[in-house]
Amino acid sequence: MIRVFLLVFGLLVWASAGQAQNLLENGTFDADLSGWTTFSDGLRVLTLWQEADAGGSPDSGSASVTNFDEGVGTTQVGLLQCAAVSPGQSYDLRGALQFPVGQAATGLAEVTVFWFSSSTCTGFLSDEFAFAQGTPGSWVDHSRTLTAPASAQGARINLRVFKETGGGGLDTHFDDFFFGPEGTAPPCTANARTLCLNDDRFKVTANWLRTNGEAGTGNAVELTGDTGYFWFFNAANVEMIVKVLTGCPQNGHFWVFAGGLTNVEVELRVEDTQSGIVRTYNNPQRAPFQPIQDTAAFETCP
Ligand SMILES: [Ca+2]
Repeated sequence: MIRVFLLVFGLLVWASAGQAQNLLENGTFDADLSGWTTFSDGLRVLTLWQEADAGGSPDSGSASVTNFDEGVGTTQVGLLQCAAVSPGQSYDLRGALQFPVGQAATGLAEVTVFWFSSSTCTGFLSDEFAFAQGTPGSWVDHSRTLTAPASAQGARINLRVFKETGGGGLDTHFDDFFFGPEGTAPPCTANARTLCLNDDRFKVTANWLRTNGEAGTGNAVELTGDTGYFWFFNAANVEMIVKVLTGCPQNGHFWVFAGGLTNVEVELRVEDTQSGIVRTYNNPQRAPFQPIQDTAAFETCP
């Protein structure tokens, strides 16, 4: 009986310590828009789940919000979700936004938090801009720390489209949303293009460019907690292996080692999510990838 109790207790401790407390349901939009509600304020909007995932994962997708209204300026439509909060507590809000290229209309993919006096998001108190993306291109990660007002019990996260000029529908994309008490966000989230190495502290990605101009992001495969590899063109064809080691007892640094089996142009990016410091390593076009043994990569111990 005691053994069972200890086992259950141990699992509870493990679960609370090991999982980030995302207060949002379905922030990664894995299969649909469940958990999110479309709001239109009487305007024309289309919200859709799409297969394109911010991290390139074949097992997840993202949200597409299109503003079809002819009006400009304050026109705001999108998706929302309510979460219960504690008064005065600080919260981390993270998300990835994409503003697709080639659209006639201009504007912003925008995230705003509305604070309420009830946990079900009634009794409006105030609203607060979090972050936005208006430059067309690839996915961009954003983050912001917000503090709930002294009387707030609920927060409504609004993913919306702000239309600056007309010219037809304005499409914006949202993915990887996290909202939780400050400091509980996962430091690095592994996906099909991202390795999280050394206790998930270091975020590693690789971009490649061919002589014909074809470019892409390396597909990531984790091998051990400290080591992973990337393939570019074919899953059976490994291009680069990389590891991040703790060299703190030896020389007070984290070490980055990498070996390439390639001669295409590569930019290897390693981010220490704890300090925010980024190191990049570049292999020139048509050059055999030289071994990287950077034992002074990050002077950020422990
Ligand atoms: Ca996703």
